[in-house]
Amino acid sequence: MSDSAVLSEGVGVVHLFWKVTPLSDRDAVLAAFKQVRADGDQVLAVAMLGHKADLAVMALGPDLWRLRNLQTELTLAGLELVDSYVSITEVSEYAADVPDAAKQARLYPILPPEGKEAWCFYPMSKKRTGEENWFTLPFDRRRELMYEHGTSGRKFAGRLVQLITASTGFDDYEWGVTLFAQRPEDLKDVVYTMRFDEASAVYADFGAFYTGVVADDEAALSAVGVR
Ligand code: 76R
Repeated sequence: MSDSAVLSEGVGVVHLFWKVTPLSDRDAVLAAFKQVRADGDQVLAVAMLGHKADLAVMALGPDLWRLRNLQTELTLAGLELVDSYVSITEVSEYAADVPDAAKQARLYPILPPEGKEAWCFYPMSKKRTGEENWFTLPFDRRRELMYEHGTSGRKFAGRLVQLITASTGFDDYEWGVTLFAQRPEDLKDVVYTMRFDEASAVYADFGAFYTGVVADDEAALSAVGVR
C-alpha cells in the first residue's frame, strides 16, 4: 500500500454506529478490537441509548486503511452499520498560540478519559447563509467569538472532555463534536450553555445527536446484547 491513506499529522477518527443482529459474534468483535490496539491505534465502545444505534465504536489512527479494515471486520462479525461519521484531529486555527503540549493533545488524544462515561456525539457546521455567514467574518472577529466560546467552555473544566474533530471535505458537516462527561446532565448543561455563545447562538448548525455510555469492550457488548 502507498502512504496516500496515511495522515501526515494527527489521526483519522471514525464514529461507527451499529445495530446488533442475530449473527453478531462477540469473539469476532473482541478480536477486531484487539487487532486495532495491536496496531497501535485506539478503539472504544459505547453502549447507546435509544433507537438510532445499539453500539457506537470510535476508532482513531493515522492510517485510513486500518480504520477501513476495522469497519470490515465488524461487518464480518455480524454487526450492521446504520450510521457513521468520518473526521480527523486538528489544532483549531484559533488555538494557534496554545503550548505545544496542548497541540499534541489535540492531535493525538488518548481516549477514553477516565471517569467520564457519559458520552454524546453530534456533527456541526458554521452557517453560510445571508447575514449569518461565519466564513465572511474577518479572522479577528471569529477569534473573539471563539475566545468567548472557550471561556464559557472552561467553566466545565474537570467535568467534561471535548473532542472536536474536523470533517470539512470528509463528511456532511464541518466538525464532529464528541463529549465525555462525568455525569449525564453535564452533557445537557454544556450544550445548553454554549447555545448562548454568539459562535453557537448565531452561527451553529447541528446534525443528529447520539447518546450513550462508554464501557470496556466486554461490558459494552453485554449491555447491547452481544453475549
Ligand atoms: O483548544 C482549546 O481548548 C482552546 C479553546 C477552544 C477552541 C479553539 C474550545 C474550548 N473549543 C474550541 C474550538 Mn469548543 N466546543 C464545541 C462544542 O454545542 C455547541 O454549541 C458547539 C459544540 C462544544 C460543546 C464545545 C465545548 N469548539 C471549537 C470548534 C472549532 C472551531 C474552529 O476551529 O473553527 C468547534 C466546532 C467547537 C465546538 N470548547 C472548549 C468546549 C469546551 C467545554 C471547551 C473548554 C475546553 C477546556 O478548556 O478544557
